[in-house]
Amino acid sequence: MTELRHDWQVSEINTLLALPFNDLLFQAQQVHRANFPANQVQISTLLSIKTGACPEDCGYCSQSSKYDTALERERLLPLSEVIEAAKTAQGQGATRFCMGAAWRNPTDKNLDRVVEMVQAVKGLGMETCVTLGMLTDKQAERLREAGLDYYNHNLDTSPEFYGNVISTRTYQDRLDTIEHVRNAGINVCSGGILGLGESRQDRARLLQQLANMKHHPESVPINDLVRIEGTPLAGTDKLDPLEFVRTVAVARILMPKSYVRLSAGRTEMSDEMQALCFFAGANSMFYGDRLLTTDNPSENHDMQLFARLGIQAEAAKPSASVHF
Ligand code: SAM
Ligand code: DTB
Ligand code: SF4
Repeated sequence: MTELRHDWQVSEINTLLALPFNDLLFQAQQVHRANFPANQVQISTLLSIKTGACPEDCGYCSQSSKYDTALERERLLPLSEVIEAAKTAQGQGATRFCMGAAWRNPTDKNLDRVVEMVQAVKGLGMETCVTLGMLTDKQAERLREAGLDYYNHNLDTSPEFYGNVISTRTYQDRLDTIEHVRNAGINVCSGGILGLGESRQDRARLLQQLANMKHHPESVPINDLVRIEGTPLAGTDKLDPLEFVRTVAVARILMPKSYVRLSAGRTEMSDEMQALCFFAGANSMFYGDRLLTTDNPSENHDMQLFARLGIQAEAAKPSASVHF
């Protein structure tokens, strides 16, 4: 059994990140095989249930009201549309349906509507995930009672680099929300974005924050920045793909039992880079031709890639397990 550690020093993480590439990938693959089936990837589909006009100023985001990104704002989707989208995703093989809203935090009225959505999607036999911004402990409790399986709330980057990206919500706010979710007994989905212009040290510090939580997040999304016209980060240099793969490998080593999700940015990744990410221990991804507001590879392309790699989509679990 792999022992889970929660006391990683940043120097140890930097040492892993700097290993010869083959040594790092070999180690990550060994950890992966000790904890997960070698050739299975879990697939989740995203739906934006409320798009745009967000009061936060996240420097990467198409949905912030602070930037002119040519995005049409939309009201909260009606329940029937959400159910239709979930059924389509399920028909295409997704086992988890993730609903995202561009809010700083949900009002209690908003939450009533989301609760209905969670119950309806669960009723189809899918796992549910939502990402709604900051949550109070009471709101997290309500979502748990509705049967929510996962809540996504990312740390995004290191505590040191964070202020370069977001000013309207603090790092501590994010840690507090994650704690409310954890305390309510909902599975935590938390990760970050690479390619924001951060250094390797920042990537090490982000991974350290995640890996030293009392419980590792059950799901760790690693996003590659989607550079959106009109946002402050639109002109950021692309991160070296091999550095991205290295970071995935180190996430796998530090959090051996967590699902590491290859998240935003796959349309700009080659098939070969994605194959390396799976080898490095990524075992979950977003599936379906849309993320929230940007494109994702087509279902057809992804299924062909899985076939070429001998990867199978993980089957639906009978009921979602909560590790608490
Ligand atoms: N508004 C909620 C919040 O931020 O908590 C939920 C939705 S937000 C879009 C979810 C996450 O998506 C962000 O924390 C960020 O990590 C990721 N994300 C958003 N825009 C992105 C982009 N352009 N490229 C990569 N990741 C992005
Ligand atoms: C996460 O870490 N990545 C997803 C999900 N959690 C909600 C969102 C990616 C968004 C990419 C940009 C867009 O489509 O707007
Ligand atoms: Fe709003 Fe979330 Fe986008 Fe930040 S990432 S601007 S909180 S929708």
